[in-house]
Amino acid sequence: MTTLMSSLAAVNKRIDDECLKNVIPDSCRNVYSAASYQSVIFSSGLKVMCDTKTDGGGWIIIQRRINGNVDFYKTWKEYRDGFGDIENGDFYLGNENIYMLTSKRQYELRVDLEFSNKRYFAKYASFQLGAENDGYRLSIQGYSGNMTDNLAYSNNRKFTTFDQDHDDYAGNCALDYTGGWWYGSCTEANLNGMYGRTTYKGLLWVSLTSLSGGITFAEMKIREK
Ligand SMILES: [Ca+2]
Repeated sequence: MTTLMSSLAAVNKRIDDECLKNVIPDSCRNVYSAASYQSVIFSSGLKVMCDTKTDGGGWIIIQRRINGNVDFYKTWKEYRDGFGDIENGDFYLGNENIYMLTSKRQYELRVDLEFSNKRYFAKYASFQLGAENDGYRLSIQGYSGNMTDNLAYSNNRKFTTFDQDHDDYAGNCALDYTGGWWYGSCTEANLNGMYGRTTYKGLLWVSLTSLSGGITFAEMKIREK
């Protein structure tokens, strides 16, 4: 009986510890769940969706395309603040939120894609976005993965939307590619393009898709190092 009581107490303590961890997490690293995805609210008030399974879990999802229900042809302000359906669908966490996270701590980035029923990933040992006054400039380093690094082209570039042009092209790449991205003139990846489109306006990772789109699943996620 004593043994039973003490093991019950131990179990209770474990449950309490888990609950405490889940009350106010500051990182998906501290989020444990039987489900593959778990939404949480950080102490800052930011609501995020965690990927608790892929590659050891602990990932904050910053971008997701799974069904095309959310329009990604959005303004600078919308990309800054974030939009979409964090719980069940397509969303973008927001450049300001991503900047705030990655300016305080060090993060790695992972991109998961599905194309022609095959899964692909790219991983970057370090990832950071600059501040808004620097156009949410992308910094990535240390690629690994099972596809060609098509995000490298966007490294050190500012974000461009149809209403804020920071690209190197005479026109506006966001207008032509119908997304918001770190365009140059213009891009080798377009994961914020139009879901379902089979032209260059679609979801591109050009070594897989050429300029014909066709990515059916995309997630970009970051994990504290
Ligand atoms: Ca331009």
